[in-house]
Amino acid sequence: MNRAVIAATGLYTPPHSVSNAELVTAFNAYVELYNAENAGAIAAGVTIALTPSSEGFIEKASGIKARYVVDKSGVIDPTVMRPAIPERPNDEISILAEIGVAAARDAIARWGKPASRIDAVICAASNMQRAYPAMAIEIQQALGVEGFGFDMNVACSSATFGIKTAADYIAAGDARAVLVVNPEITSGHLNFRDRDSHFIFGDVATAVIVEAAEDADGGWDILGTRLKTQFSNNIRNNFGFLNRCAPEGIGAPDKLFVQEGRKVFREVVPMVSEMIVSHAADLGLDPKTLKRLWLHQANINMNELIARKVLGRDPSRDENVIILDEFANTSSAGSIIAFHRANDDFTAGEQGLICSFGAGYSAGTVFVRKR
Ligand code: CO8
Repeated sequence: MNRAVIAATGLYTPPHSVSNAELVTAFNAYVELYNAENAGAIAAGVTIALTPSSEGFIEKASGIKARYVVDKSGVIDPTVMRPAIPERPNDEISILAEIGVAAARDAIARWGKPASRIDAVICAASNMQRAYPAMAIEIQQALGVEGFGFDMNVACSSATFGIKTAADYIAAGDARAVLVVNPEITSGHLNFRDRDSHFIFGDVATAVIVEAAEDADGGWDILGTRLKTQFSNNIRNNFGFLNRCAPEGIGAPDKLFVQEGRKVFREVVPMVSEMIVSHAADLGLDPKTLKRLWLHQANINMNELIARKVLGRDPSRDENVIILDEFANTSSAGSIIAFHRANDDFTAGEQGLICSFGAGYSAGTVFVRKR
């Protein structure tokens, strides 16, 4: 069996950062407009007045201070409240593929080998731009990669599911190097008019090159990968190709991201911490000896709780990397941004964990050791 390594990672950061203050100003202006327009219905008890959002709440409840978006103008315009992303002609690269390619090029440059050495492209993300052709195939073409590509969606866990799939192809001898790309335009499926969730997500793209150990110079040995899913309605997005077929019309406002945040918090923390501890035990690893955790970035309190359960102590910021203050929840890309940003100080033999969790529920663990 060929062993796989993480040979390089890459990051694309969109140009526009939106602070909590800017987001809350836009939201509260929208609330004022809505309440003024619906004053009669509110007074008659037909409609409920909307409540303003608060910067203080957002930072305290989530740890998020800002997020990047591919378009800022629409997101902070109270009369629009969504990014303005114009359609592109079919002979132009689509925006999701474009940001995926930017992250991939960063990873390939760090790898130091030509893109032609890649045998497969997996585009693993929460939402694809279209049903087909696959984003992965468009990215493959833009990079000049031969072989094959396909899309996969496991929501926030897409990156670790992609890494495991890539490692399995290498183990089976189907590929020598696989590119996993995670382009996330979360602003496209976030309801900026929903007080409970308007602050949660940000846009970004990450890329990971997984390579056969015998070909790799340096990088990270993949010690083990594990995946888990368990059905839950607590994080849901009912947008889909059958929406237009519903005789009752578009129906409930659930064709964007919706969640029961408290329930997610309560149920996912034990599921993920138990998974990490049992996977470590099966690998003969003491989780307390891990130098660093690169966890999915949804909520700072959630990450601190998981890290405490896994490490058996209060984690330092150095042990438990937090990037969600700058990026917010970037779905599948979060744990990869954390890994990409904070791994330079590892010496050979030191170990860490990349772990994602999210809708499905889904979770993935990838234990790595610096070569
Ligand atoms: N401003 C001010 N107050 C607010 C706001 C706001 N914006 N929102 C809610 N409040 C109020 C509520 O009204 C409530 O008031 P009261 O106590 O009077 O009723 C109070 O604050 C507390 O509300 P909550 O219980 O909702 O707040 P929490 O403390 O639970 O924090 C969080 C909310 C931050 C959402 C938290 O629950 C959380 O982070 N949970 C985990 C979420 C999570 O990890 N979700 C995973 C999603 S990731 C995923 O897999 C999706 C992938 C698809 C990507 C989609 C991209 C769009």
